[in-house]
Amino acid sequence: MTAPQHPALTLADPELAALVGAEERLQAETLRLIPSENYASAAVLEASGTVLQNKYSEGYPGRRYYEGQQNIDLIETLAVERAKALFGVGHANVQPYSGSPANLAVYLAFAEPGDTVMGMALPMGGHLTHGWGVSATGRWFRGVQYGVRRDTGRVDLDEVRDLALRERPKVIFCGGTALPRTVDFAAFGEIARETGAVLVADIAHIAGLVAGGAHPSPAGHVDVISTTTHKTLRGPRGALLMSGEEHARALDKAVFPGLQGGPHNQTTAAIAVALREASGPAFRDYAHAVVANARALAEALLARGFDLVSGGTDNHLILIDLTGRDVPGKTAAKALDRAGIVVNHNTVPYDSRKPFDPSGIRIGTPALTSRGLGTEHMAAVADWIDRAVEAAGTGDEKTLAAVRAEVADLMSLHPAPGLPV
Ligand code: DSN
Repeated sequence: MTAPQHPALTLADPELAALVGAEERLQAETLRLIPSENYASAAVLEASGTVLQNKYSEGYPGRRYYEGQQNIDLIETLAVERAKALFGVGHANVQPYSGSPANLAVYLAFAEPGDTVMGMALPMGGHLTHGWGVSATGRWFRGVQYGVRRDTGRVDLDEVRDLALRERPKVIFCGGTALPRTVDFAAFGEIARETGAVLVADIAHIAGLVAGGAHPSPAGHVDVISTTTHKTLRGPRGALLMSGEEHARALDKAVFPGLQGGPHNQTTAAIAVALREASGPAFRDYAHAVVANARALAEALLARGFDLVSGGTDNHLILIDLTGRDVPGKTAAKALDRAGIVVNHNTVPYDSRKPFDPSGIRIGTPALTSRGLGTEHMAAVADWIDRAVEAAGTGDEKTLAAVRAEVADLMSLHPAPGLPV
């Protein structure tokens, strides 16, 4: 069956249209728990599918290398001003294509090849671009990595300070992709000032929580804020770099012409829409509900005997260590997928297994909260996860099918933003 929502696409390319329709149904019927995924609104999706994508705009508003920018300049300026107002910063660049290019631009602005840079190790919850060895950032720079404590699962800021004093990195990244706890931007700020490093807060995962007042803001504590726009912020696939005026020129030069060509204007427009959505009271409620749901889900999982890294969560994300359940993370993730619950396998700190088949799974509440699920639903979610993980270990496909049907029932009562009803 093709999707009647996409008439032109259905006519021009029915095979592709059918695949889009299948993906729409998958996203509608499943419980999406990947903490970096969400549902963008219909308005965001519309903006990112406009004729703005037909236009080249290398440069910045008022300083372009192509003519015909009458509308594009206004759109980019709108996005910039909305980002500055929402995050309380003096400068915003809305052009990075996504999070990794945004972080690369930061290195280009503040470091030279071979310099020492510091970030959280990937298996501890950091990101590839925070200086991890297989990434260009770990090959072109000397990456020094901090982690979390084995006993608490939390970052030890005394250890970070000692490491920074010893290694004197040019750039320090804080934030990550599998951190269930609040990032202490003020403490990182003190360390960076003491050691003379440029401090970057990578808030890709928590940008929506920061915007909605459900996580402390890094503004005023760090030199640069880097974020994607599509996770908790619920925008299109894009990114922002933000700073005070003093770093504006260095960052802008690094993004263009340093690293990128023409910005994706349709994405810029969709970012502007998402930033407007995120500045309203409904989004504040959403951000707080994401955290309340994650806490309730963590409690319900702990009550079922699950081992959570750091013992719980302060934000949108929960990292489950399945070592005690005797089910590898990948086996569990695949079984959950068959049960209609979409997660990703993930390393846990000090993992004894390999990254491609680690001991953990990573889950989060941004997408389910966008569908209007509340704390009252989290016991059922924990119960489904419990039954599916148990079934993964025993090969009980009947239970997985039963959970899938229960999940689909609840999802049918909670339509997702942006999807056809
Ligand atoms: N891929 C993102 C995530 O899932 O966290 C980080 O880049």
